[in-house]
Amino acid sequence: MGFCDDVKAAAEQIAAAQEVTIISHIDADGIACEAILSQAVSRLEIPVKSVFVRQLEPLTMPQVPADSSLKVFADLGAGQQNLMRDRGFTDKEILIIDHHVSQPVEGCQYTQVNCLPYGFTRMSAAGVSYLVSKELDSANTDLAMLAVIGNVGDMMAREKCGLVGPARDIIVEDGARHGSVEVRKKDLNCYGTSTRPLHLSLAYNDDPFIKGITNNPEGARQFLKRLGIRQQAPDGRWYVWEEIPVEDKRTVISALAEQLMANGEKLDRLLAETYGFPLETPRTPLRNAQEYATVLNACGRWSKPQVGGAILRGDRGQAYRDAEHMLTNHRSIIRDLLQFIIDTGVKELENLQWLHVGGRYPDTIVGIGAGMALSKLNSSKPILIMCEVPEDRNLTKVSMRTNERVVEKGIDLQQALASASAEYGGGGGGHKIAAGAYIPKTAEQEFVERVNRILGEQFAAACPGHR
Ligand SMILES: [Mn+2]
Repeated sequence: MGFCDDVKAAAEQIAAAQEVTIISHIDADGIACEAILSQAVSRLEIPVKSVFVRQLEPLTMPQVPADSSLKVFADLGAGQQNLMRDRGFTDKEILIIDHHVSQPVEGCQYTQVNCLPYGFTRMSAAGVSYLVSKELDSANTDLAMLAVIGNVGDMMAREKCGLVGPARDIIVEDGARHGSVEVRKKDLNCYGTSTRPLHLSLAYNDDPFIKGITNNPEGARQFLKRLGIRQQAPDGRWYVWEEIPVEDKRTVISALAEQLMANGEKLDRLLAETYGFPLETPRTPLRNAQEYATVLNACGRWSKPQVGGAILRGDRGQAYRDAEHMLTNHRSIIRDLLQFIIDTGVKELENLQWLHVGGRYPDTIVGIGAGMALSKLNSSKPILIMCEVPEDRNLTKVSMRTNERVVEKGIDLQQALASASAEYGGGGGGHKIAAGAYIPKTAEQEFVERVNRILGEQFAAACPGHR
């Protein structure tokens, strides 16, 4: 059996269902999964309902209905098959569409389509959902765009500066052929290209870190001025990257390259393949995959994943207005958190820097704040932030972030947090560059020291000379 056979088996199981319930995650990837699968299912005229969960655990399991529908778990489930078994679900009732590490359980053979065991490590669950939907009906290629958003939202394009493998060769290609995805091969590797004034887009970018520009809006503005780039429209509005002429883009990119070289930095992170959405309104966050994913994440983190789903289905009225509010709120709280981190300061250990923010900020945004604070702190050390969990006073949520340079030196935050949290009876996961965990509150101090030691071992293993 290959991956394609698994995709076929999943499609067959859906096509044979009388009724479907989709259980998905509240992040951009999970929201995209739900929108892809529920549209593909309803196009077959099979009744479909959706349930979103923050994570699949004993507490959230009762949200999954015990009816006769086929339960399709998307972007979660592979690692929680024990919960399905404990709930009494039979093999026939369950389909798992995931890209996380699978943990089979005894006595059950749930159908699962998962790209990970086949070595496709850079495809998200929205990608797998799309392949299943395309198998259901080859006319579903309008959904490829949604899969691109889910993949980019799950950072699948980050390490290689673009999507790779089947996510690139099948999904991006389908989207481009359909006309809803525009592939920009050597674009600037920068966030906010559809909505942020040019100089802010450059200043807020820290991958790559460019001296004089990163974290320096005025420096970025002067840099563009020296290049003779027109930054404002006659009415005073600031131009964004996506609308400036292609010659200006070339001028900016080569000047940034010179700046990096002058500082002895590598150029490998300057350019990326990016994905634009030409059918969306110009200068809105729906115009490119990264910013679109932020809109979905904002909806999920403020407990309105259905609003994100409505936008993916084409609602540009009330749902879009609600999402804009959430996005504004999302950004202002993150800015506030960022300032709190900078003002309070972090404690430095040998291999990490850390801070406990208590119960001041929602646990769903602490990781994002940590990532943004990193470039303003010592970015050669991963950052670890702890916060309270509102639903459970005995638990602490841990978020860690680092950057590509540190990952290249052998750091794997997913591995560090998963193994350290397991030692204290908690759990964790994520990616090399960004990971999270839940631990008992009583273990906080010891845990930080344990992670510090694991990171030291990772540095040492990758580079025996490192101390
Ligand atoms: Mn995912």
